[in-house]
Amino acid sequence: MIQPSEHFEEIKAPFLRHWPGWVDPATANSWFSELERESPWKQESITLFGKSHLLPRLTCWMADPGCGYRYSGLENIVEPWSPTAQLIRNQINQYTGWYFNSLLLNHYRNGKDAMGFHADDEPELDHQAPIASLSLGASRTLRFKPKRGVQGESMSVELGNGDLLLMDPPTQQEWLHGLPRRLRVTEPRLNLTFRVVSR
Ligand SMILES: O=C(O)CCC(=O)C(=O)O
Repeated sequence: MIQPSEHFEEIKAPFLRHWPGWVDPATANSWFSELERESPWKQESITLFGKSHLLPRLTCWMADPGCGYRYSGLENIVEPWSPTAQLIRNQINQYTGWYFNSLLLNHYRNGKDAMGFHADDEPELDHQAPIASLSLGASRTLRFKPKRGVQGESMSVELGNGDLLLMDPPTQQEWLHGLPRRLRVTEPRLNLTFRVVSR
């Protein structure tokens, strides 16, 4: 068992708990290399106005049997847990007291890779559960803005190597989040979002 950092910062809107350096850099670097090697990465595409566009990142879904779901209109191919993803899941489950049964891995190859504003509010997700996000590799900024009709100020969280972020309910119901491009970043980053799919 790693010795995760107990120090976290609480942000009341949009309901975040952030543990900078939740795992030490050596552990974070080793998890990065293992996950990069073990995960069957795919570059998905979406169709807009009849034209297909590659998403600016690589992705991989891992989940317990029966816990796949549609995400951004894409039917995901669910992979079994890789040894490192399973090990990290066990640590995060033990630390948070939740049983996360599904994981989206995002691989941002450099600062040109990004993710647009969205909310992880699909009906298949357990909306009482947080989403646990672990960042490995290059630091990037996660931006939040309130959904239409919700009071609140846009804000950003800088996510560094080994940081854990818990997005507590009702973050996904009230806020959008996205990861903008940062062109001066040349190093890759992995982000793991652990979710609870209702069965
Ligand atoms: O890469 C990140 O930090 C954000 C990932 C994300 O928004 C998601 O998986 O829904």
